Amino acid sequence: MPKYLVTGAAGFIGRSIAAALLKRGQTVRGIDNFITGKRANLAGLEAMEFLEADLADPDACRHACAGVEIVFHEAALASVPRSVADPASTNRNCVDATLNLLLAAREAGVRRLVYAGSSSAYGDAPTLPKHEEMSPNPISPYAVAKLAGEHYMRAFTRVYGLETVVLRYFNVFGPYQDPTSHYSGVLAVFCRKMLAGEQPTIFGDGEQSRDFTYIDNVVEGNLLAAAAPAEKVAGQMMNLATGARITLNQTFAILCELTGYRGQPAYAAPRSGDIRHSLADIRRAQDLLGYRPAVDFREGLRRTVEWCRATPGPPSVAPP
Ligand code: UD2
Repeated sequence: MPKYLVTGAAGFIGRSIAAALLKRGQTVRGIDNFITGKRANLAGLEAMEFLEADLADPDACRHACAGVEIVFHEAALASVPRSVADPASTNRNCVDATLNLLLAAREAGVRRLVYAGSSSAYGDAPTLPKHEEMSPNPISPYAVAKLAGEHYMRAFTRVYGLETVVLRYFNVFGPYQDPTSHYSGVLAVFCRKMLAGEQPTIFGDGEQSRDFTYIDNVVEGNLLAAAAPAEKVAGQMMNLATGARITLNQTFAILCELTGYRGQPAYAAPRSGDIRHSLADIRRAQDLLGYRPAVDFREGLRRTVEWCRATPGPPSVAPP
């Protein structure tokens, strides 16, 4: 029986966690329904037991959790604009799926579940950096759905004793992030487009800022969260980020250097549900997990561009 279950194992973050576990010689089961996950992302993960199934199906959750000790729950429809266009799907794939997984995990005797939270929970509160004591203020259906999952985590620790740990991710990026959807993360889209000599589109004036976090830092944070003593982390929520922010305009300039792109960006109307500035206080993860972001933004972006260059992928799509 595998020790670990990774949900969303064919997605960007899930496959990266699964790869790190396999590299450490661990036994892993992965589950994905391929709504946003990609079969190509399973290349290199052949040692993982894989289930093609949907967490909205309680039986699939039971099957996935059987015999497992630790779950990394990465499956989600991870997009603010997608949730604005179709909030019901976001709710089904984030909230219903998470509750089904928690119920199955409890029934199967899973010891710990590490949950992918989202910085979107903080909403547009002007305070920077965002720290965990701040009241949540979700402003998009996606943020509501991810936050609901956080509340379920804490409740399952309180009432059933399942060890849950919430990691609030801040704009994760890196190799394997999908550039092909209208709902893809900005850096995946920009890297592919600019390498292909295509003009990227900035929504708004480009002065919005993000605490972009390189995938290796997120994988490391997850492994630490899985290993940390229960008395320190069970029922806790913490930011997982770099602890620095950069505007989209500055990011575009760095990408010009890294990709050789010579043009200007196009500017379009700001996106509905968008947050202006995002920056994490990462002291709680440092205190509770000993987390330190080993890869800074610029180095992460350099590695991502190199990976895109070396990995011919599908072309990115134009924004809708
Ligand atoms: C939110 C969360 C993030 C994660 C993600 C879902 C915040 C601050 N962050 O990311 O933690 O949960 O949702 O995976 O809520 N943009 C462009 N051009 C493009 C695409 C995007 O200008 O082609 C802009 C977009 O309007 C936004 C920024 O880039 O201002 C980042 O957008 P994103 O979709 O990469 O991520 P975001 O911030 O919605």
